[in-house]
Amino acid sequence: MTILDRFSLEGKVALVTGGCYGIGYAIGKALGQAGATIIFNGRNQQRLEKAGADYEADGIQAKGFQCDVTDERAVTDFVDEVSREFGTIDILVNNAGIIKRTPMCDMSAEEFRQVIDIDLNGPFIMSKAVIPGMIKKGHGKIINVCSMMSELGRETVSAYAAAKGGLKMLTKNIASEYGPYHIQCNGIGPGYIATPQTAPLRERQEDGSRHPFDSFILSKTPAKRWGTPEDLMGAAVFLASDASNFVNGHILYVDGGILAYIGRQP
Ligand code: NAP
Ligand code: GCO
Repeated sequence: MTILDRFSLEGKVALVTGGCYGIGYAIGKALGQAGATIIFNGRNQQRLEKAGADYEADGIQAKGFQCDVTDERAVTDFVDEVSREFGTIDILVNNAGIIKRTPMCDMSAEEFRQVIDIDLNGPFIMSKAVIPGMIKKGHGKIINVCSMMSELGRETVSAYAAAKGGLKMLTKNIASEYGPYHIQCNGIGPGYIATPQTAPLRERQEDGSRHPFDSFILSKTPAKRWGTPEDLMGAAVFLASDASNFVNGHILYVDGGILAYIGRQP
């Protein structure tokens, strides 16, 4: 097996949650370009149809399913249908996620629960649904899309940071519990990436100046730029492929160095 063979995903079935746009779409495209058949899901039928056309235009074999990752019954039916139509899922990318930016004491318990439900319970539900098939097949890869907020907090993102911190530990626990079945579970920790989720943090001000948060992130990132979803493609293929068969329970940060950097002296 050559080193490039180790990165090949030919013949694999990859399920990317939230793969209609943003980071999920980029990861789906990367795994598809490496040879995998891409299954993706979301909550909105129009976005699923547009994404299907986008994948096809990019030459990727992909099929979208309308499924909410928090609905355990729907997820079980979804995974069963995929397994019947495409075979056992080899790779699961738990990408689907939301954020609510609200000061903690202004946030309702229901809003907090919604973020935890999608960002943490969703990956649990999805992983629980696909692991039995991976065990039967004798191998599997699970990639959880964590965050810088798996390590750090900031104002207004308490629910999100709690969920992403929990997702880091869920990653380590799946790695621990299912490693003996040749299943590797790792995380990708993106830094600040230019997607619809972060668009509010990058909007130009009325006078045309940068959003203060935009300037702040550029000052805190050694790479001096926001990441793009494409910056995550290599890490996704690595963690989805045989090249990472002895990597387990690791969070691979793709963040331009922001976690390494204390910031310039005033
Ligand atoms: P995004 O642009 O808001 O996309 C989120 C995706 O998740 C959409 O496809 C959305 O599709 C899907 N989704 C949301 N809730 C869902 C649910 N209940 N069931 C199924 N699908 C659901 O976000 P993004 O920036 O690409 O982020 C993707 C992941 O990376 C998230 O987990 C996010 O926390 C994480 N992340 C983002 C950044 C960043 O800077 N952008 C950095 C670190 C980590 P529908 O709305 O159509 O269902
Ligand atoms: C925020 C951002 C971040 C990014 C990402 C950083 O409001 O601080 O949305 O949370 O989404 O998670 O890694």
